[in-house]
Amino acid sequence: MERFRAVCMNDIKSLLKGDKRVIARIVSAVEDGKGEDLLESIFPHTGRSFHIGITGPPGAGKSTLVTSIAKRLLGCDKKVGIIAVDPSSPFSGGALLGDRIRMTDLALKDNIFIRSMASRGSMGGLAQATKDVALVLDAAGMDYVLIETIGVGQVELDIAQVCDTTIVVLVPESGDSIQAMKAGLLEIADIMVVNKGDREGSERLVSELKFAFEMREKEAGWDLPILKTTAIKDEGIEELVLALESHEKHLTKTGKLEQERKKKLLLRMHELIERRIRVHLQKKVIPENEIKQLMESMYKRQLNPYRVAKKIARRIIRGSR
Ligand SMILES: Nc1nc2c(ncn2[C@@H]2O[C@H](COP(=O)(O)OP(=O)(O)O)[C@@H](O)[C@H]2O)c(=O)[nH]1
Ligand SMILES: [Mg+2]
Repeated sequence: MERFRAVCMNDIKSLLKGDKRVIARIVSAVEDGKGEDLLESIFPHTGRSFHIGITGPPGAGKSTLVTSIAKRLLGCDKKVGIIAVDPSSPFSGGALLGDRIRMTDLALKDNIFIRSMASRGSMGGLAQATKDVALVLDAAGMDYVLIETIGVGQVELDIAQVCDTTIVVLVPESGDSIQAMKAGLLEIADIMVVNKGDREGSERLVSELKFAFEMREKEAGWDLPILKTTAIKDEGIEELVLALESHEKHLTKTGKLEQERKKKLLLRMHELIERRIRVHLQKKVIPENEIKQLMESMYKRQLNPYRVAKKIARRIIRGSR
């Protein structure tokens, strides 16, 4: 144990210096849920990087877009971390060959670290691991951490909680804008992107979205940009990066960055409390024979689950004091 700790302390030093091999190792540990001590140690060194979420339906061109944004940021001497969260298809297996080459190419450069995360157990678990990995990349001195998620459910809404800016990517394919509205994606967008600008219908989608947003209550001081890009040709990326910078400035100037980050920290704290309680509950809080009895009694309607839960919760709370 002592030896393990010593190694970790050295690791942390290297991590803070941005050593890519050490980043990879620590990210893997954290991904496997083994890095709580590490996370505690690195926490004081975090809060410096800007987290950007890129979400949207599968195939919208998120990975291509992330690659283009990262290239531009690297060109401005920024350090960039990328986390690709794809529960259905891991990056290495699911992405098309062309994109893989683009990303792999990028991964070899200095000042960039890319990690693709596939589903690990529950979707909730994936979201938790992503937040921890983002923290590691923050400590490793990344100026920007780009987090790509599929916009289909709870996970990306959850991950949006760790992002300062959320980009929602749509493509001019039928029903996309409606799908996005249903999934609540428009609610979380700070910047909207219509990618595949080379495809027919992209202008129309931009107009539709502009119309949809006219109806929405506007956030004071932030006029939501709706941009058109063609990621495969690196078109529209400069405007997108400018919009990202403006949003960052807006958040800083209005004090929203601090306010939101404080809220997110509280949320994170609550999540971690819940997780601990859940783990505790999985251990035998209720003796085996009592469980059987309870089950029978509830089935026979002699007891009800509401009352039982209340009693047991009280017992646990009292017991933990
Ligand atoms: N025509 C066109 N294809 C694109 C564009 N951007 C990405 N693609 C292609 O769309 C497919 C899906 O892209 P990918 O980045 O993997 O999408 P993701 O699932 O959202 O990450 C790939 O074949 C890309 O080459 C674009 O601007 N125009
Ligand atoms: Mg992708």
